Amino acid sequence: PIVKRRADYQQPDFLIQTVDIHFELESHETIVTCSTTVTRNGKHDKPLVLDGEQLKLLSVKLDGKEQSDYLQDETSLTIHTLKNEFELTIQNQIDPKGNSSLEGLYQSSGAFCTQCEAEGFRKITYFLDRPDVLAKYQVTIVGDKTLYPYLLSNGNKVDSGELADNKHWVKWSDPFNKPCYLFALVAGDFDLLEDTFVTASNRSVKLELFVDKGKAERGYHALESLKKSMAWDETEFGLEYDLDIYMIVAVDFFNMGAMENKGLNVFNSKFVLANEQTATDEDFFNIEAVIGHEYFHNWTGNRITCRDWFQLSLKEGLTVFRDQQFSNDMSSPIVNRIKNVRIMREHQFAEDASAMSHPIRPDEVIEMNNFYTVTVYDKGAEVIRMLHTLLGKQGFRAGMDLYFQRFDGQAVTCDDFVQAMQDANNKDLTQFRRWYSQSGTPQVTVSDTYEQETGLYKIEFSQQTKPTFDQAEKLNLVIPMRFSLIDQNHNQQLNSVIEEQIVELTEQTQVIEFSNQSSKPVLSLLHDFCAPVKLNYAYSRSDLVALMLKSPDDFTRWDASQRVFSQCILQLADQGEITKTQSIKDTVAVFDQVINDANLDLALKTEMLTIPSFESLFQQVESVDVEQLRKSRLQLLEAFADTYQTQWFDLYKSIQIPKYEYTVEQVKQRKIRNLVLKYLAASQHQHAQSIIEQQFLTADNMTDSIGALAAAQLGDLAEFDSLMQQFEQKWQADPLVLDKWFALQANTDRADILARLELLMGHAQYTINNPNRVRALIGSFAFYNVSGFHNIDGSGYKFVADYLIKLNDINPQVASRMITPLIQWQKVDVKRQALMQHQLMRIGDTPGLSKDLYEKITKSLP
Ligand code: HT7
Ligand code: ZN
Repeated sequence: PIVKRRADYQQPDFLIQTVDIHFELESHETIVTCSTTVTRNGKHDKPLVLDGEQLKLLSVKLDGKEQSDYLQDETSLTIHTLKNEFELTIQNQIDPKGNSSLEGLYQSSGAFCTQCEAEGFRKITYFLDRPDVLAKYQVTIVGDKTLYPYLLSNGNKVDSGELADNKHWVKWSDPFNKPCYLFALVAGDFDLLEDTFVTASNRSVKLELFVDKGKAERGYHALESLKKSMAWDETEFGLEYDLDIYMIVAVDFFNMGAMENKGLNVFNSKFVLANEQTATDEDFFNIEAVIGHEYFHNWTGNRITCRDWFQLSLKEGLTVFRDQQFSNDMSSPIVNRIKNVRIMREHQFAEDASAMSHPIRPDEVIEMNNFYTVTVYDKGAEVIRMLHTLLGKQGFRAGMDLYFQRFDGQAVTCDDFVQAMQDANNKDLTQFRRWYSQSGTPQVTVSDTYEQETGLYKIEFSQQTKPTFDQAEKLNLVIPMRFSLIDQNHNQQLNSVIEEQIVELTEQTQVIEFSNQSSKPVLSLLHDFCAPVKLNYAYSRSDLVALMLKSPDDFTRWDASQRVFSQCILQLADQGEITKTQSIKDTVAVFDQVINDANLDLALKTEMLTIPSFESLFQQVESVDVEQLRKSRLQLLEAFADTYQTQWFDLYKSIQIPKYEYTVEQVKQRKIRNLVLKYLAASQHQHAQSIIEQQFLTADNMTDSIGALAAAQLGDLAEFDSLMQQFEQKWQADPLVLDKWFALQANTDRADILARLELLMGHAQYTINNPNRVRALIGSFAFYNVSGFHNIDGSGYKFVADYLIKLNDINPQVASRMITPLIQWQKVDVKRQALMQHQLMRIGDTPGLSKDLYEKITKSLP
């Protein structure tokens, strides 16, 4: 496989102005006829080289004349011509039904749909499949009237008609220039939900949501979310929708969450379908966020797109930042921020510590699909957030306005974006740009001194980024640090908190001084997780308690609670089998005030009372015995649950929720109730079983049903299996709901887990061809079943490797995402490292190994 380098970027040799593409839809033999107007770009005599994969070429015509002077290989078609302008017509045949990669044109439960990002259009026809070739598209779709009553593509429907043999056709025209990765086609029979949105300038936009037959009533939340997104982008960024119609289609077979094709989004049905019976509060939240994300791409991604795929974070980092801000405005900001930070700490920091470490703008790529990563997306969003912090809300908006003014309709780079921010604010961002080129998680180390006599308080900040697998040399970054001081003497009063400071850390070491301090203040650092860094500061237990109770920043309050838990768990893990009862007691005691604080926001309280996940603890240590860490976490959890048993019980009983509604208040209430239910189960409270059963049987919503199951699972309660059976019975015809059940099965800690997984793979609703099923069962096991996956006999690793070898042939993209836990062997103990590497080698030896897995395996083997 060929390594592509960012530094090698060259403009395309040819440009395409217009595309007139015609589809004759048949499951196994779809005929594609694509006419393009092509112009030579610059003065040269090179031939036209088009990308194409898995295509059966039928004919090539140049200005209407059949050609034979072309060269074809596995991935390209080279056409020799010296013309500077010409019309090229290519006809080819494809096999959508046989396409299990879910890239290009494929079938999902009988309906045709496409996925072209990043390089899927080349599986539809020969083309210049790169994002800097922008063209206007006309699309004609011909298909069976009964099987495919809806024939959809980008833009506006301009014509339609009937044909012989029960066929019909529809013609679409998209007035906006676009790269081919934003092309979409959908054909099928659906239920349709319709609505309208009137824009700020009073244009009426038709909204159409297509879902599987019989599922219409599960589409309303998505439609409402779309209208909220459209209104939000107008008020926050002054951005209006630009076509007369916005369509969303939900499909069951989909590699990722959703796709922002111009005017015709295609969504994984998981991020569309919801009612209170079938979806949890978290599902409702995610649907709103993903609908927002894809909608916001219309400006950040579609109107202004990427020059090349190395610039992916230009659209993804920025759009994730925008969807995070949207979610903040729609729901609880602190819960939302904690969610973002968990992704960074549990997944992005892990990626940076692994052989897949890369900057948010990667330098080298073999398979582009491997770079739709938490680094490009979520760290990318954190980099945008730092710009927002450094420039302020108004300055950031001015930068965005200039960006749209300068680059609308173009394919640009991350540098172009930063330049717009720099010019609009007159601020030199030269050093800041290093965030785009440097990988790794910076560590910010803070130390402080206080002189009683003079009242002088000094803080020293230093930064260091350790070498990563991809990069040895690291430079100093610009790190905005938001913090304040809490006066220990008067910490009951508000005015004892020194107003939040923002310092820009740019040097290796920087010192800041505060005079007239009557005592050593408590440092409240990294407010709102203002930079994607690891913070080292020797917090004492009393500092952490002060922060939990008094920090002016909610994120820092939560972070302090997590540090208290983590310190204890990591200490327990470090000391092997020795039970440190006193340390556990002291840790647990700290939370008394949090539990009893009646004024504390319920959402923040829930988050502060949540024990850190295994994954976040795992990121804080090197070469750890995972089993020991898992047990230590459980030990603390059980002690915490036991100690406050009465309080959990009272808390549970005190919260009565009326009929289900997805409101911020009710979500908070359900969340804390389900958390304390887990603690009741973990502490084997005498009423735990009956409460869980009662909740499961009477729940009017999925959040509480799953809450009951999760509690029974954690407490290893006898009725877990029977409740799971009831759940399966009830939802056996609904695979999307059953995914929750598959996931719970897969992450249950049990000795016979592998036999159980084998059994589940034979379940009537399970199929290796559906990524949602695979992620629910195999993904949950590999990512979250610590005892099963990391079993010291190596059986968990072998199980996953065997599965990936099978999946390699069916869906390389999904296989490649699922290999993540195996390639992150650097953190585990040496014995497990060897076992994991052995399995990676086995996968590496697979005949016909995809580029996707090849890239990750070659990088990660020592
Ligand atoms: N821009 C999209 C990224 C994407 C994708 C989506 C679905 C299937 C395969 C895909 N490959 C890349 C999704 C987004 O970030 O909005
Ligand atoms: Zn996106």
